[in-house]
Amino acid sequence: MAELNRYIIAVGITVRSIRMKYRIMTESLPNIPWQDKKDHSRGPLWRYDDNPIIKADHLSDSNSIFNSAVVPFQKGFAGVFRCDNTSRHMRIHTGFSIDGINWDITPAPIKLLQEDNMLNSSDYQYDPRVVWIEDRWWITWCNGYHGPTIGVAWTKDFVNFYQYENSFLPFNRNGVLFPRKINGYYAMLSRPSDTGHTAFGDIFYSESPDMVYWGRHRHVMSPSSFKESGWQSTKIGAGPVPIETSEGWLLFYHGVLTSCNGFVYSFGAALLDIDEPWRIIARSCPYLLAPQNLYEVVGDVPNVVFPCASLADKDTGRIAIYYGCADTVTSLTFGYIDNIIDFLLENSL
Ligand code: BMA
Repeated sequence: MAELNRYIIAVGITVRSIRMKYRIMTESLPNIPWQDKKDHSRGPLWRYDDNPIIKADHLSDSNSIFNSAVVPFQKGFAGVFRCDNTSRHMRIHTGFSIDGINWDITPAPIKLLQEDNMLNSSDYQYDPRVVWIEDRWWITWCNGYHGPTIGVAWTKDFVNFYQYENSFLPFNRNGVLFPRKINGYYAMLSRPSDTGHTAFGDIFYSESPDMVYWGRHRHVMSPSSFKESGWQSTKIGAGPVPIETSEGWLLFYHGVLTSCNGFVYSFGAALLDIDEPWRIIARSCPYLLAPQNLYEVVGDVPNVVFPCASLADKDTGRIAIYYGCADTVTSLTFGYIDNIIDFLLENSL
């Protein structure tokens, strides 16, 4: 019997290593939202058939719900959603889902609890990211404090949220935490910017011993030249929380092209060194996803796909990415780790 068990285990390992070339260093997520690839889709990602999964009028007073974050929570999923209301206030709301596709979004915005009244002037909150580190969920978002900067808070239950100091001076956006400490420090990517619709932007890496004081800033990536890769030639910004893989940190990031009709937001991916994530191993020259479907090209801001969250299943290599579309609705796209990393390595800048 023991012999038979050893044989079954050996066969299982072989089958799995044949099926998956690269490993995802996260938990198993057997209930990851998923739809198989249809033959007609091209590239390593394909869209969910019933996109958008969250419509603009999902709440009775929502103008748009987009650029939002989702994580596994209890038996299903929880999220922090960017909801702009019909007064055009930009706020973050919690949401809960059994399947990651059908969402129950809380009508009232998150009330951030603060120890220090100095933090009270939060004029707006947008583009949240959520990550589990050690014993709690951390939320980062673009926080209006004399201009956009990076807000930080934590929760253990998606009910009470405790706000920390902003991690940087204004102006900054796209603050994205890594899912574990690196070399003993919390680690964050961010994108210094300006007060407006910033026409520039590089991604930087920063470290913190305590989630309050951030330093040892390192440059990670600049926009490419137009000649090299047009879709990312104006500015770039980190998207979902990086996924730890056997090949390095897999980072999905958005890139912007300045067209004669304004900005076009697409997204691609990069592999960053595991111990020194400011070092680039590979970076996609072609985009992975660009605004092409109606709900991506028509909306409050046309021609925007903007990823803020991904889910990954280490057993099957499945990845699901949540992205905002045209600053109006939220959608899902899917891919396998092997195809994404192969595409990246074969088409690197
Ligand atoms: C960026 C952010 C995003 C938005 C994008 C396109 O600067 O404000 O929230 O999706 O512009 O408008």
